[in-house]
Amino acid sequence: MAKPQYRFCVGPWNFSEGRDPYGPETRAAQTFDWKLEALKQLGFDAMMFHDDDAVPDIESKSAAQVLKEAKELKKRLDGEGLVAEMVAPRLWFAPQTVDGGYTSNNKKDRQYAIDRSRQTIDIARVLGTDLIVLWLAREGTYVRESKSGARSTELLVEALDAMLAHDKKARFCIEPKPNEPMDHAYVPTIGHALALAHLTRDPKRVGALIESAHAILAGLDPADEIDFAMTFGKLWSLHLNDQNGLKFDQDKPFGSSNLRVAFNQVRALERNGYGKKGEFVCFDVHPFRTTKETHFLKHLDNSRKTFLKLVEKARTYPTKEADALIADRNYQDLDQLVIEHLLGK
Ligand code: GLO
Ligand code: MG
Repeated sequence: MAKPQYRFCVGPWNFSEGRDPYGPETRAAQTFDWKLEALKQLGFDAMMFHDDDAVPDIESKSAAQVLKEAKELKKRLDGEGLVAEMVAPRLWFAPQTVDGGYTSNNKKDRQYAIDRSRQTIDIARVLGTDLIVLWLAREGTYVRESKSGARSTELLVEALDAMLAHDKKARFCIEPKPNEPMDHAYVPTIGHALALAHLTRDPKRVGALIESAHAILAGLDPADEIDFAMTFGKLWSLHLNDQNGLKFDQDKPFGSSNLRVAFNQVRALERNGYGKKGEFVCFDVHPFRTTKETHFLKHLDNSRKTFLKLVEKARTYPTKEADALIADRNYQDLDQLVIEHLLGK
């Protein structure tokens, strides 16, 4: 199998300012123009967008104005030689989404979520991407008795059906996450996402996005999630990052906490040919709160560096030796072989 060449992508939110629940920003906000320039300087190929990253203050603008601004953005991206990887409806900020988007107990608010998602699809079409990412941020509960899991599953399918009907070409990537901001989310893993896809009117157009940190938060190995999704031909986007155990979502640089887990993700991507159909490697990483403005781009550059070094490690993995150890059920030495390969000479 030909080795995939990777193309890289980040979102404007990955240039974050360091705010956390206990303290304010530690870096000044940068403009969209600055971020676009930074992306180019880094040699990244694409940008991912929330609907309101593409069109700021989207709620205060008419549908026609939104599309006009999306067209202007498309021109700018073309001029810079960049592409939009995806567009995602931001369904977790507005007052209408306090109780969730598609699974809110309020019918009007559910309609708001669907309307906003349809508009996102229109923006994506203008930006030249067929990919819509659905991070189901508030589709879950703080109080389990406040919603029915069965009804919520039906509502999610109804929402996906409405989106699938809105555009016959759009593809939808569900980005599972087990918790945060919710106590429990309704779509915590890739298995849930793909099962949900099968209940929709067009399962072929519903796939998944794996984020390393989210899989780790679900107590899973992200490499297994990648293998599972790719066995179904359903991994259409990827948020690589890292996470140190079961705590708040950390979005650390790729490989920062566990190099071996990162290595196995790269191996899984390589063995399944990720990228061969044009899929991008996106880093959903944030600078540490302590990061100075002068080091604003390090987390992105470093994540890509680590990724590419691990691609080298995956491609030079001593397969023959490993296979012999596997045949002999000598997993003890297989373990050491991996450690020594990662440590290098
Ligand atoms: C948060 C998610 C978030 C999404 C983004 C795209 O935990 O990872 O960053 O990836 O909003 O939908
Ligand atoms: Mg993400």
